[in-house]
Amino acid sequence: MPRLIRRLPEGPLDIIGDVHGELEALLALLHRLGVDVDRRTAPRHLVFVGDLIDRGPDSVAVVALVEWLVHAGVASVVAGNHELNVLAGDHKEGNGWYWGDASDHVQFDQRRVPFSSRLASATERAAIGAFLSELPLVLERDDLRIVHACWDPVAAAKLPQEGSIAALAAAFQQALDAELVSSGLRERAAEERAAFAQLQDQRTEPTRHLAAVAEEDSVYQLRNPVKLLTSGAEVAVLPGSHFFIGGKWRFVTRDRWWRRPVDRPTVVGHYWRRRDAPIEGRADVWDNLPPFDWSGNVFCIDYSVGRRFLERLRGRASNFNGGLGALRWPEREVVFDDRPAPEPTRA
Ligand SMILES: [Mn+2]
Repeated sequence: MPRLIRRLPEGPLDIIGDVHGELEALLALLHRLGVDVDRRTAPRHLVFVGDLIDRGPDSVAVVALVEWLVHAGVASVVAGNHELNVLAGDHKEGNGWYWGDASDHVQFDQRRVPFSSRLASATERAAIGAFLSELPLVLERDDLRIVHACWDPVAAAKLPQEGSIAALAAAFQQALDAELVSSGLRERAAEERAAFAQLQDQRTEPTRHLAAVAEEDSVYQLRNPVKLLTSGAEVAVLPGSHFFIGGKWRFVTRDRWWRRPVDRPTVVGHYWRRRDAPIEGRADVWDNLPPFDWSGNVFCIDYSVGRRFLERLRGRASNFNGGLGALRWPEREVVFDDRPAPEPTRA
């Protein structure tokens, strides 16, 4: 059984953001970092922050390449929510490649557009699943920590030393299910949902805050340590501030955990950061934090290369907005797959 919190190797590191199946971007970035893929040598240890897979053109090859580097001892990986999804058997938009499902598609401009991702064969699926199921949730050493979405010491303390993340997430969820039933919250949330049966319809906005729905959604994230570390906390919105996204009305929003004190520099992915100036007036979980700033002790290295599949649908073939970045440690600068010079970051 894999250890869930492992020691980061000492020495300088290149910490690579969410790859999301973007093989070409990964090869270009590794080249810029001086990695010799064929010989499996790297000038500095590589760390992947998770979400290697989904949506992009070739998750199969990305995992194979990363596994090759991990087995050579030049790379480490933590699991992201996308890895957890496939390990848990969850079929989600963008992960049909794993299941060999060619009908996986995205709704784009009123059209149904299939993902053009390479599909895994049954053999590849088994190999990928075996590799991903060995991943830890956290890597740390005295001066640095890497986790996919959120650091929470209380949640981390609830983790066993070893375990498979999918089985653990399911066990925590089962315990929460039982608790929600016995506390009556499950029933109250069901009543609220029944009173507003059209939560999936944007045109029928609920006329009040659904407190039990909010609390139930929040409990599943906040109190499941595996979910919390891989996809972050969700907290109830203020009454009246519910919003419609991803096909339903929501009463919880992402918790900006990085605003609270964090004991050491912590690098995460997950949060679709923008590379260029934030767009004024558009909701941004980073609250318009400049693109290369730290938020206290926290730095997000996900510069949204995972958006490239959308950019391609809009007809773009180069000069993408989203990029694949690597945070060089201890230099604290970001190298991109498609930019010649590194960007300094700001504390
Ligand atoms: Mn993620």
